[in-house]
Amino acid sequence: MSDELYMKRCLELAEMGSGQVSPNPLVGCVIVSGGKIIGEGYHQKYGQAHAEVNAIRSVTDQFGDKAAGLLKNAVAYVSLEPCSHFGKTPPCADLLIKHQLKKVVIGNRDPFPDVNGKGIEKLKNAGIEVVSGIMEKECSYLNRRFFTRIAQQRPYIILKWARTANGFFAPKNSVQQWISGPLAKKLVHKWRTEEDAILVGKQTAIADNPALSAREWPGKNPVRILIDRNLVVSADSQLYNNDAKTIIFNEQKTSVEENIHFIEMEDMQYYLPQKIAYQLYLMDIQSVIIEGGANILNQFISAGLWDEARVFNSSASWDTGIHSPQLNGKITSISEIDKDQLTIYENYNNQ
Ligand code: AOF
Ligand code: ZN
Repeated sequence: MSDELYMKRCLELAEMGSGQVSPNPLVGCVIVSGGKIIGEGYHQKYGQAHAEVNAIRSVTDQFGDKAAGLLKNAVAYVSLEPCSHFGKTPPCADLLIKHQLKKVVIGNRDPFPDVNGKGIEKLKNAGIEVVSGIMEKECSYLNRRFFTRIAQQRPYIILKWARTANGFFAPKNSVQQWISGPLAKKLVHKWRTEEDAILVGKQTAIADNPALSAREWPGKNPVRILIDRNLVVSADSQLYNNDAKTIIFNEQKTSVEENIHFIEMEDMQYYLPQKIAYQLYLMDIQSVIIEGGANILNQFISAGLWDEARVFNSSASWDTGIHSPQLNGKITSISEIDKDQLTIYENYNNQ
């Protein structure tokens, strides 16, 4: 098999950690000996073993006494540079050196400041052959949330809304009868489990009273974020229930009341998207899905602060009085969901 095929397997494994490892990257690893995969592993959960540790363990579990001999002279494929630092776990580079692997094939270099080339250096200094940059583009795309956070000091930002056939923004109340069929609803809930946070403005919170949870899909609820400068959203709103951690950016107070975290921010009328993005970065929030309203979406679009947009297009025309936000991103996919069309735009430029 070629390097690309083994790396493809690393990507498949890495993806299995989706929604579980943030703010760490998704990483997969396979160990190859005599042209065969003898072990596999991936980073399964934040704070737990790295991909290489799990892959090596799968070899020792499977081959017992023979494992040491097999590992010596084996090739490790790993989608991200093995780490060189003591974080929550010891350095993976040391582990590969200890087991005397012959060669390590890497997808991306790890931009995390504690690593950033030092893992590769360690391996080379120990006499291990290192090849990097295999399927670099695909590996970088898989970890677009991680790379965006480190390179741009902000979360990966996904926008989501629905628009009518005649170009109007469709708020949830009108959408429910026209757009959100059962599949679309499930899909939106799945998306929520995949991101660290979900954000709405006060107009959406008042008009729709959303719970912003992922009830219709197994997985975790994202942190809920509400932008409410003057705290006008009623404390009886669903967003104020304690079902998930909720952050309310406002100009009035900073305090914590059970799961509700009020965070005061000055002059929210200026540079709001930039300020919010930086605050979320400081909170280790690696990705956010912004679900409206049109005003908030337009502000992030004008600031150029978005990486992906998922837009439901209704086949029905009606005038909601609010124009749909306009995008200049490349369309990467169009699919049918229920009776409507889902268009995905991308603006990710980290590669
Ligand atoms: C690897 N293999 O599977 C992952 C790596 O706090 P820790 O110990 O979990 O370390 C987190 C950092 O380690 C993270 O920011 C990234 O640079 C790297 N992640 N490295 O060798 C893995 N998940
Ligand atoms: Zn590691």
